[in-house]
Amino acid sequence: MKTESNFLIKEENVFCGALSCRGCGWSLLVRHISNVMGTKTVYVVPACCFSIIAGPYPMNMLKGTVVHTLFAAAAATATGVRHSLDRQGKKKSAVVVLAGDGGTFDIGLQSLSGAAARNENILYICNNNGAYMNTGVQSSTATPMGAITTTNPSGKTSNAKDLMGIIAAHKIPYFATASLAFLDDLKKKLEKAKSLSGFRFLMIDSPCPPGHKYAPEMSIEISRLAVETNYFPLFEAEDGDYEITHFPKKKIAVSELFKQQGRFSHLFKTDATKLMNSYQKEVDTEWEALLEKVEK
Ligand SMILES: Cc1ncc(C[n+]2csc(CCOP(=O)(O)OP(=O)(O)O)c2C)c(N)n1
Ligand SMILES: [Mg+2]
Repeated sequence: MKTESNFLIKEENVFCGALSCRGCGWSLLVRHISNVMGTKTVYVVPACCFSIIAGPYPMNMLKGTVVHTLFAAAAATATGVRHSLDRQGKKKSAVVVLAGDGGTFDIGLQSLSGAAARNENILYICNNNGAYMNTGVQSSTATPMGAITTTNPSGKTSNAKDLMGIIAAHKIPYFATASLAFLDDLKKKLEKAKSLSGFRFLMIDSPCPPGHKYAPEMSIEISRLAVETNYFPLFEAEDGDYEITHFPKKKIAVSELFKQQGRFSHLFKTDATKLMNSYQKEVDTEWEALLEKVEK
């Protein structure tokens, strides 16, 4: 099958019948991850939507091994699996964590930090949909300021945590951001991550129609807009050398992205100009900071 982005899939490593919502980023993501990583991969999954989507053994949707683990323990479990495989001489089997933002930014941060600091030979992928979606859209520290969740019914009043900054501070061999709207870029980053050893980290901006409140068919368009507005820039850093992997061709206001999602609709009930200007300033400042990292 050939998609518009020349993302050629020779063989599917997922079975049909995933238990996800329509337009879910998780399902799209694991399809592409598994096609790059191959069937010898061990996936370590803490509590998140994917624990449900993957299905219980033996009705697993992924070709490969899936280890379900505790919310707080994904990177620690993956470390154990890696060392066990190494002792069995199975060095070619990759170990990949598939975790949500709650399991990464919040409850699993200690085991993530420990594994990154030890430079464990694992690939950690965070499917960032910006809230605890599986349990009904509670705020996480990845939830953007202003977004409505069930724990912030009037909109979140604090900023999302800069997890990529925390990851960078661990000086790991490779980390990158990726989007489901840019599949060639995603595939290149997965392949690069697969080819390297040591701790590797990928942050995926993940669409969630029920959590972000929009129609399922808008998932890819909204993901693309997040990149094109510089709200979610695509970059990678190998051995600390930053590179931006997509430069938007024209400037699109971040308010265009916010208008698409019901979780921000309350912001537009009155004149949102001042508020959107402050969001825009924040996005522009972050982009400038990223450009500086590339130029260093
Ligand atoms: C220690 C613990 N607390 C709470 C839960 C309940 N729980 C299961 S999944 C989940 C939400 C996970 O959110 P996130 O990591 O962002 O993944 P998503 O569901 O959004 O994919 C929660 C709170 C749990 N399983 N274990
Ligand atoms: Mg989440």
